[in-house]
Amino acid sequence: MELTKEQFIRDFKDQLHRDFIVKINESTDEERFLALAHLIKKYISTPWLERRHDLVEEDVKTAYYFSIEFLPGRMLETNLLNLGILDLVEDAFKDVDVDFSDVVNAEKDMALGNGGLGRLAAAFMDSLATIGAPGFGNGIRYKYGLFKQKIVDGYQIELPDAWLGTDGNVWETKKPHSAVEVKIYGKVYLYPNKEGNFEPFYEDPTILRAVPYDIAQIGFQNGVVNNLRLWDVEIPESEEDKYRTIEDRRKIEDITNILYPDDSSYEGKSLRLIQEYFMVSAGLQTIIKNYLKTGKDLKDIHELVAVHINDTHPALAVPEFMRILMDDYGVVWEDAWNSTVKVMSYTNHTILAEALEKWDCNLFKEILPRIYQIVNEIDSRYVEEVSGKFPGKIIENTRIIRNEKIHMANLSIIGGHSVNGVAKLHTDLLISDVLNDFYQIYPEKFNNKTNGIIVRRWSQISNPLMSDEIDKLIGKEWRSDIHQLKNLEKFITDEKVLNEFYEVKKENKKKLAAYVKETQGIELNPDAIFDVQVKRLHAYKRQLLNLLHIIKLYWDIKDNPDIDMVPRVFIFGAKAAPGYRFAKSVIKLINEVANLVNNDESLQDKLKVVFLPNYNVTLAELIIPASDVSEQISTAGKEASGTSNMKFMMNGAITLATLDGANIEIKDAVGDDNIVIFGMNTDEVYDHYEKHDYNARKLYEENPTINRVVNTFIDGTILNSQSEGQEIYDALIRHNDEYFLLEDFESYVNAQKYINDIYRDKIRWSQMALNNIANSGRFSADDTIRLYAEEIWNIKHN
Ligand code: F58
Repeated sequence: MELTKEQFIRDFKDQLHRDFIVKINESTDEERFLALAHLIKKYISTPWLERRHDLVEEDVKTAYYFSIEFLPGRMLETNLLNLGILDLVEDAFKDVDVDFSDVVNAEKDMALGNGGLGRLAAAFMDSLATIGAPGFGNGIRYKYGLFKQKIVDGYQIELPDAWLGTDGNVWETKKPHSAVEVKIYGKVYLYPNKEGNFEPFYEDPTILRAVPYDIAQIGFQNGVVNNLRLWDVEIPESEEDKYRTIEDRRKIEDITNILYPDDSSYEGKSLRLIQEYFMVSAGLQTIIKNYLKTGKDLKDIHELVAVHINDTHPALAVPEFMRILMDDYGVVWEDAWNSTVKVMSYTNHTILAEALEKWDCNLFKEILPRIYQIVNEIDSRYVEEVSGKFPGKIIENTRIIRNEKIHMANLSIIGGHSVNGVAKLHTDLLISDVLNDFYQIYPEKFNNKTNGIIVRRWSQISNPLMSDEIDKLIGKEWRSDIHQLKNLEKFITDEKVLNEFYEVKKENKKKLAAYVKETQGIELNPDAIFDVQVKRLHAYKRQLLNLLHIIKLYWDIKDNPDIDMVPRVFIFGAKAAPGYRFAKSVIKLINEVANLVNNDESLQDKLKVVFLPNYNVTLAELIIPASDVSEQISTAGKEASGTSNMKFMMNGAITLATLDGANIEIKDAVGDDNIVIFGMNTDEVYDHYEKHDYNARKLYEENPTINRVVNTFIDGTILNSQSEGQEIYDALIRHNDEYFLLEDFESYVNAQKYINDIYRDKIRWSQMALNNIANSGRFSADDTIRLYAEEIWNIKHN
């Protein structure tokens, strides 16, 4: 946008005066942040307002991304960057003597998501606007975001994240006039009408008012502003009489109160099902109403509308779309179904069986009686359509209702025209294994869309030092055309350049070290290797394997204090689902090992372990630029894609990885010499499953290193964690080590040794790092979303 610094300063002062009746030098950082956010909203109000009108008027097909989670983190800097005024504002703040970073830090981290899936949804919002595509988000305005994690005595404690405070979210705009009603519970009877069709009659439903809050999604320097719509629940005025007590009212308010904090398994709680239906119904009703404004026939709706089901949580979009078309607008089943399948598409994010969503029929029927009827009908028609054409077993495995359960993935696949995985290996496994039965029926529906990241956030915003260095070498064009990073390869033998990158990394490490010192009281040596694993805590992600190796190093140094090794700092950040016992025990043990190691002077600072509490997007922006080693060590075949792996590589960390998820594509991008791979591949893992021949106890008994390391959990070396130590021991030895840590241990140790050796060769290490940065452009979410736009949604973009 066109703006001079002087004009901005005037606007900003005006805004502060108007909002808070305060002069700049007397204002607090929070007031400055809020005023700046208000000013940004003012700057974009016109393109934001016009966007939807233009799309309706010009009959442009629009994609709606339905997701139960959106995890944007802070938005101030990205918004300024995308508007093209980040530098100007920083400069202006210097002129008026305000520390810009304090203003940035006044923003709360918007954490309406658990991890990768939610972050990806937020990234796609940015990318859709950036490629100028008509793509809007639809989700829930949770009152409490993902819990805040505190560590007390080494244990995770969860605190509520009341991110909305009393004044709400500064980036949102409430749209009460666009509220709609959503019905749940009650009974539904079908009566034949004059035309001989059945019409539903609702007896005693609970009626909810869904009120939208809109958040502008600003494209990168292109004048486009899309919309993210989050729904909140209210009691409709007409229903007020029914809710006399606080408790009654709370039952309704609870619907949008909390984000389910489990990132790995579904809980089958009725409140969750209500959340899913609530956001789907409100979103679809609005979409259909807006479509009708074009004056076009409803049976052609698929020509102007695409709805994306992000994982199965919004899968009720399939029956709800049918319901609205049929019940509210009288479209016949066949036409409604024809449109539904063309409108809907679905992304799968996991192959872990325990994470595949299923709902008990009785619960489902009670909460969503009309939707249950429709799902039943979809299921019967599906069975009829495929019977005779495919073996009975395949039909049984793929139908929606089986064993009194509704299978949400099946509903999403049958009710849509596209199903995609999120990395090549993941999609291959869906096709060859998890969804193979479906693949035989609908091969044409399957496709891959490897995940991507907002490269601007993970370079320009979170790593300004590296970004300036890149500018010096290849100019600034890479900031808008990420593929130009490839030009950095020219400098791969330029020692001066390599040294400069090394120094940049060191500066970032010093910044992180200062934070660690301030918050944890632990002193870190910036010349040590910063070895980082930050992600949700889950058995399959194998933080425990990392810990086993740390314990091995501990004994190595204890046995041989003169051991020649590069000092190593292991950094963890990880939230565990509150009910996930094993994960919480791992956190406790990491913290107790940290206590052991960090307080043992005989280790002479060769080893440090840090667990940083409350890992979130904001903390990631500090940690990732300061990392040397990126730990991506999941059991092969388990991590659908991973996205932090991409953020680390673009910040010049070396990936230490199994051949899992997008690690494989990172390896293809950087070449075998610039990544460190270890462990079993997927075939080897599957081989164990087939042969049932894995024997963890044998490894434990026969390998003295493994024996000693595992015994450390139960022999009293690690203090204050007897029961957790025993639990971990049991998981590994008595329950046969479900994720093959012991089998991969040796190869992991060797890979770590190799890292130690190459780090000593500063030039070699820096070459690897530079190679990673130069080849990170291919993981831009802008490119990923272009493929969604072209191959799944058929929407236009620039
Ligand atoms: C993640 N899934 C995958 N789920 O684990 C990761 O490999 C992938 O990169 C990422 O999606 C993006 O595709 C994930 O984050 C959740 O957090 C769900 C939240 C809701 C309940 C079920 C898990």
